[in-house]
Amino acid sequence: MTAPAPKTPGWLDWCPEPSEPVFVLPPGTVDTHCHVFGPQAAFPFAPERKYTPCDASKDQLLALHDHLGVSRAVIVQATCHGADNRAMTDAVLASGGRARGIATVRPDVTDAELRRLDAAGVRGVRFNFLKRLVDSAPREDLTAVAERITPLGWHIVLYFEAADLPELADFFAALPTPLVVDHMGRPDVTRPVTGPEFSGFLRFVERADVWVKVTCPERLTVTGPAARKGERHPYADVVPFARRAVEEFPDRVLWGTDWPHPNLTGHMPDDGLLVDHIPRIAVTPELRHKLLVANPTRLYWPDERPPESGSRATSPRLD
Ligand code: 0GY
Repeated sequence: MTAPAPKTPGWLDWCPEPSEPVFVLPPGTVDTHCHVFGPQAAFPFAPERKYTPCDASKDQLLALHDHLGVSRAVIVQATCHGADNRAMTDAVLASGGRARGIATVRPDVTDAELRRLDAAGVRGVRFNFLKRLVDSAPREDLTAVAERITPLGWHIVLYFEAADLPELADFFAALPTPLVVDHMGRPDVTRPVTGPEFSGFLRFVERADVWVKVTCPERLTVTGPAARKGERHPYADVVPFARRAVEEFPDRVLWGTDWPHPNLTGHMPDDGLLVDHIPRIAVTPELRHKLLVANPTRLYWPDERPPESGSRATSPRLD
């Protein structure tokens, strides 16, 4: 048996004992952005990967979701597995309908493989534009993939840096499926929330059939996890960005943990505190129900009616 590949130097492992969140997630809450890594012994990482993480198995993901009160999940193919979707589909299949998947496929993927992924619970593909994570794919290849998946009713998840949006926006807007943007398009949160960069991103959201994941305060923050003087909460610098997206597009925002938080260098978040971040960015029970339950249910389980809003109207406010 080959020895497991060593982790990338400086790799931070996920938090083994997250705190109990104070905010109670409403029934039907969907974590729309999480990953599984390996386990390496069963699902080796891809040779072309740019990082080697710790293992983060489907059982560990399920245990986290049970601890946090998350009902369902969307497991996004991580770049360390390349276009080998076996670890992700194994987790989705094992969930018994509690999870959906987002795959990475190449343009030469067969119809049989696409049908197999669809039957497993995959509902989209991810196009990644971060050079530190992937070698860039030619646009013709991405267009070809987009055309292949359209008949399945899938969507495209986009991961890009805010600075790259002006150059990519026309290409994105011409894609034939709904679009889901990871981590609010990764704004530079040292810039004004009403400034041209984030306003330009929201104009892009308005122009096309775009959903926004208001995820990753721990990744976008510059001030870090320590609460600012006089405040109780971490990630204060990211709050205005997420809050603006939630309030301007209440029917198109999605929440997720990003567990197991690949490639963080400064700190590893306590996932319980990430749940406690939610009432700060979605400040009414109605906004929270849309963000956590109604929107992701509409996108990933469209044949279902989401549970009614209101059961969590008494959840404690944390701000
Ligand atoms: C994320 C963020 C990152 C990594 C990946 O697929 C991945 O490897 O998405 C990152 O390093 O910013 O969404 O998990």
